[in-house]
Amino acid sequence: MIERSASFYREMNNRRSVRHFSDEDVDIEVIENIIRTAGTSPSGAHTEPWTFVVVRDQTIKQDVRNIIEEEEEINYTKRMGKQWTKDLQPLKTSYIKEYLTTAPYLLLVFKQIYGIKDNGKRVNHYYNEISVAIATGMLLAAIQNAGLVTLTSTPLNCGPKLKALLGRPNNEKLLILLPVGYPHKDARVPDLKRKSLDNIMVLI
Ligand code: IYR
Repeated sequence: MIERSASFYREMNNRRSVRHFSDEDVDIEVIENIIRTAGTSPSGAHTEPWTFVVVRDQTIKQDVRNIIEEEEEINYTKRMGKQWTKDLQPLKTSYIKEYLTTAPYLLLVFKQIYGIKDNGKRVNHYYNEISVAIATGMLLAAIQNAGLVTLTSTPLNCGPKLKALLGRPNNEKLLILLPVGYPHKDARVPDLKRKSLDNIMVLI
């Protein structure tokens, strides 16, 4: 048990957010298994309040990129403010999002703020945001386990336009967008350090 837990930690500790993707394709079966894994997450009253939209169509990926870059340009120059853009400088991010058209898949994670029964009646989706956030964590672990990379992105102010583009219903809201694929052969990541166990764990 100790060896298994240590080996899973080592695998997960290798995970990094990657912003440079190869355009090499990935078998859809791998993506399906990753999403099946996310679907094993716990949820409030077992309501499973998530929808994972998988985009592999190049034209739609370009549409997603256009929507996001248009908004992100305004975010970076007007909405985010000096401190926020300064805090992001070590990550070398910008409003240009090439990965949105290079990665073979975009996974858009929607939370269902309520459910709809067959008879049209609404179902309460308790704790839907935290449930979908947990499912996204499992999705990240499954992507890492498969040997693929991703980037946890939350495109500010793009939700309504992306939801319309993808034809999602009124009860869904975009939570997170993940490009998924192999890293570009020249991909680089910032030299980040993680907090030590002493800094994140309190034993009482
Ligand atoms: N959403 C923007 C900005 C951004 C915000 C945070 I907080 C990050 O950790 C990284 C980026 C973008 O994707 O560029």
